Amino acid sequence: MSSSHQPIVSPAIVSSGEIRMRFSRAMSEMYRQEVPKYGTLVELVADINARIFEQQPALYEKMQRTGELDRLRVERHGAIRVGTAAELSMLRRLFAIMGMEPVGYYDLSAAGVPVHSTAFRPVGDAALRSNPFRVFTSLLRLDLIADDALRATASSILAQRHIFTPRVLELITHSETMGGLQSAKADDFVREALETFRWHSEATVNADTYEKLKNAHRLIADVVCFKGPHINHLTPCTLDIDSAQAKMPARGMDAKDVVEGPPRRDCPILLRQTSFKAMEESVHFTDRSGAHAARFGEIEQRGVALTREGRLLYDQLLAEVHEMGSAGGSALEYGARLEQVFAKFPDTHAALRAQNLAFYRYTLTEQGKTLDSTATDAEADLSSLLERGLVEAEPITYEDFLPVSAAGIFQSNLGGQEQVHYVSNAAQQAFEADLGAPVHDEIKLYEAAQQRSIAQVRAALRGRAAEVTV
Ligand code: OOG
Ligand code: NI
Repeated sequence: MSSSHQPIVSPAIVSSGEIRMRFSRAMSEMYRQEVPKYGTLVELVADINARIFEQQPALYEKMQRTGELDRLRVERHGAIRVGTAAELSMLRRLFAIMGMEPVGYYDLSAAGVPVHSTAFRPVGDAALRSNPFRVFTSLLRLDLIADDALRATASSILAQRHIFTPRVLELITHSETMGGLQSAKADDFVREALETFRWHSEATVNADTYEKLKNAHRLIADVVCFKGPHINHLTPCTLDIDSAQAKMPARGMDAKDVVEGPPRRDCPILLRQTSFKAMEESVHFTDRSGAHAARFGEIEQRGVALTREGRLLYDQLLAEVHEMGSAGGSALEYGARLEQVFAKFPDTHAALRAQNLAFYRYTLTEQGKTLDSTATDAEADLSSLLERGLVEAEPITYEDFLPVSAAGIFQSNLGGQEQVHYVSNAAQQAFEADLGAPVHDEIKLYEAAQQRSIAQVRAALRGRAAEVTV
């Protein structure tokens, strides 16, 4: 190369995982400023987790070793609701810059909420391990507004707003064409992207329009009447949701009545959640002041991801619990019914695995790593490798959401007096068309993670067998 050609040294592109880390931290700081009770919630969770670690030092040690402890400290999910296909598809591009992809389709119309949703989250093993930041993202379904005039009003209001700053749009395009962002641009991106999720107390409509939309459904007013899709909660993870639930009132939080999801178990499955109710906040309509309730607090505890069979059993049992409740004959409290019915769901990892109800990540034990393995070992079935102590199975954490719980969370924040019932009306294809991409099937992702781990175990054993035979 001639000396007149100076190589162009450009600052390195930062990874999508690093941008996700910066963004989730910035989001957490912004929300703490906006909703001081969120700070209280984070402290409560930290206290409870610290107590658990005091009681179970081995757990602490293990989580530190595996990196789960770092993950637990940063782990959050948030939720937003948007109004148009254009908003949703731009969000897909925005989240892609942080390595977050749409996973799952949730039809909430069945639960009386006129939205359908996906969750943007990382999908790779390493990305999930470092920071599994997720944003549950709902799209308003204008087609479910029965009143023609009101539907037209809503859609014309939505057509006029711009929820992204011009700069973030530039940076999204820049990142897509350049294959990423350099550090300073990544910081710009985080700052500008955050604007989309900020709370605005100025509504874009007059009080009368707000009331009309709210009478159709409170959520419609929440989506349509503001400048942007304010983040409506940000949820930390606890290792003991029952004690979090019990301690919320003492810290000034109005907890909802029951913990959503499965009951307390030895082997936690899926997801359990509780929340404090949405706060009434003062807002300014274009003609006068008023109030709006949108933002709330939530805590969750995650367990093992279930296979299709496991999920089916979970759904059946939950339906049974609800039927018992509506049959009226049962005097049992919800919690007791849940316990009783879920006794049918195996509660040891050995049984969950043997009955193919849950997903596991397989690794070689110390003994497995030092074994002089033979070709037969490499092809042996997993249960015999487990029995021989050569392989261990770690539960794969459920990284997604539960539509029924999600509906419960939505409902608890609607004041409970909502009359609207929509016919269950899944429309995944329409959602994906609006999103501009298909959503991942979450079960396939867990299945693939399990398969990858099995393939690695076999490859390692095969490698040793090859070493031994040469
Ligand atoms: C989303 C509610 C769903 C969860 O944790 O299930 C959710 C919303 O209220 O917008 O975040
Ligand atoms: Ni949530």
